[in-house]
Amino acid sequence: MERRTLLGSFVALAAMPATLLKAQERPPVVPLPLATVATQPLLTSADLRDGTDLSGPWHYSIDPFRSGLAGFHGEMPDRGQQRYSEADVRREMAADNRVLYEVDLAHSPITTLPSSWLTEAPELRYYQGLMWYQRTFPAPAQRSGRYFIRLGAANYATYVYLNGKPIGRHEGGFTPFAFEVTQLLRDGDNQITIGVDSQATDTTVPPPVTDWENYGGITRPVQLVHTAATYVDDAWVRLIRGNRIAVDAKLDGPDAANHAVTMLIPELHVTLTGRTDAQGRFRGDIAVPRGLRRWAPEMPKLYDVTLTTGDDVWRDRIGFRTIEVRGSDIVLNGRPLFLRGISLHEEEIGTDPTRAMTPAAARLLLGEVRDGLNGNFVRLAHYPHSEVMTRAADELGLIVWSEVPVYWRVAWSNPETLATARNMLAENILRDRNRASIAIWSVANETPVTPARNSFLTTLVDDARRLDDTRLVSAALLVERDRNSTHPVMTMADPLAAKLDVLAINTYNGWYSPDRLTDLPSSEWRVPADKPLIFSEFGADAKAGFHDAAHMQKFSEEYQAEYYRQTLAMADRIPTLRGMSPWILKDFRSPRRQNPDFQQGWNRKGLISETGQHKEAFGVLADYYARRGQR
Ligand code: GCB
Repeated sequence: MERRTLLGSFVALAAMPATLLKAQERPPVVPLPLATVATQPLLTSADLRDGTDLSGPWHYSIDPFRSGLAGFHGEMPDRGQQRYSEADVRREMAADNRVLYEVDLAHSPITTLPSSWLTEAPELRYYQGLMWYQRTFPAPAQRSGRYFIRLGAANYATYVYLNGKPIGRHEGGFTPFAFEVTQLLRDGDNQITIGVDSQATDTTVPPPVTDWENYGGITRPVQLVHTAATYVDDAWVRLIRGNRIAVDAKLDGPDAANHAVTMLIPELHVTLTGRTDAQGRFRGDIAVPRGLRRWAPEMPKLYDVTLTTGDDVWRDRIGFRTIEVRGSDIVLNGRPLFLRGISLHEEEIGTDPTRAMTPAAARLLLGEVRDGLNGNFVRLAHYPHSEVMTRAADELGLIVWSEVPVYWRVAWSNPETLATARNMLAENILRDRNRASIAIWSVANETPVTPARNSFLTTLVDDARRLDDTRLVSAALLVERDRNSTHPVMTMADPLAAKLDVLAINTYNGWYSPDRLTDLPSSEWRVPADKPLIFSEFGADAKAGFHDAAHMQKFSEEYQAEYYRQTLAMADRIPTLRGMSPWILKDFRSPRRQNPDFQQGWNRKGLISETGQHKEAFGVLADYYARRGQR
């Protein structure tokens, strides 16, 4: 099937020389094609398609020297090291004493996917490297149409094999990818083997140094997706200027060109029909019907939408709303609003999170934001979160900031790193363009201003706008501090600001700086006056249950609560401030946080502990948002 025509705007990626798209520093000897938005099926909204969920028990086996990818002279691994071979190891070795296997996935221990291996066994807690997974599954007895193996996410570099044959690889730990397997499936049992390498390098995105747990593994579902022979590979349905609902779709398959397509929104009595062009693309729009209820936090209305073409039916549940910037206002459905938010990592509540975000886990976290904090906004930091989370945000009415892990210090001058980041951003946007909750695409977090970085991020900003002209673009920036002033004077001097719709600043005065908390409200913020500003982060650690009312030592609940009071008083004095997502809802795992009294491997800036216990500052922010919500 022709897969390269998918995105007019992304032909540039497809056209890049293969060397620029290479997945990692140690390319596999077995030639595995790299899946990118230009080469792979997109299967937009695949989580709602027919298929078989391959979650559940899988065998696993570590491979710290990557022997399953290459021999010790860099040659093709021999049969005894090929994790994906279909050998019956025990039988072959028992039958012939010249046979040697040093792996046997089919008899290796069993884990439950999706999950990270970090929580599987104590000896795996700090394992970063290659892990192999394997299981068998029965192919549907009566097969028709097309089949795809789709992974919601695997962290970080992934190698996929079916029935002993290589099918493809992918780079990036937080976005979905898929391979067609129609011709490879066979009757009865099929064997799938997946290698996942979590090792970050100086050229990966994110780089090795971050402030969160690098959860290696297959952390989102693996699905065998079924479609008709010609199917809707990508569709984007949204409200556009002029009060119209627009749809862009792309068919794939033998009948993709010049084919009839019908979009239905039954509840609104909308029927839109048309035909695809020679490339299998369909574009149409229709006046907004009377009676459309716009998606908003107070009423997160979603509509069932279908696109039918031949035997294929694409479905989604979609909300309709507009988001724009007017001067320094953020405007939702024509009305300015204040974003009452909080930041979140993709980590479920509990003592031993494994980054398996079930719908229940997502609702528990988002419920704390909406009902606990009186919030309307969530920053899904620092990478694209599970589609389970963005769907839950759609349903619960939370406005979302979505971002890619271009964090701190990536290899700005490396073209492969840029290609990786561009592909990640594209995979993220193409997965989630139908989510009404998402209002802001963020391209980076706390990155140092240099010419190479400015050019890297400008490319990402331009990509985001080309892929989606209905949302706002931002990045979490740093500010410069005037060292000579007696009170905090903060100036935004980042040239990227000019490229963004929303300015966003992370600030930790009073936590990482020696400022007295009482000095915070008098801080001066010198920021461009013509754009909305949000505080994308501020925060202080507190260990739940540690109290020190008298001295307010750092890590006490009292210090964190007072830090919030003073920082919120500071925020109230910034004329263009239009929202905030303090750092962070829940304490989260971070290997860089090793204070034995307070942290024990956790970043303690949560307003709730890892088990969900509310700290005093939770109430401070909840009260503030309750007051803000009435204005
Ligand atoms: C930041 C980072 C965030 C950290 C946080 C902290 O500025 O963006 O990833 O976790 O500070 O706790 O220091």
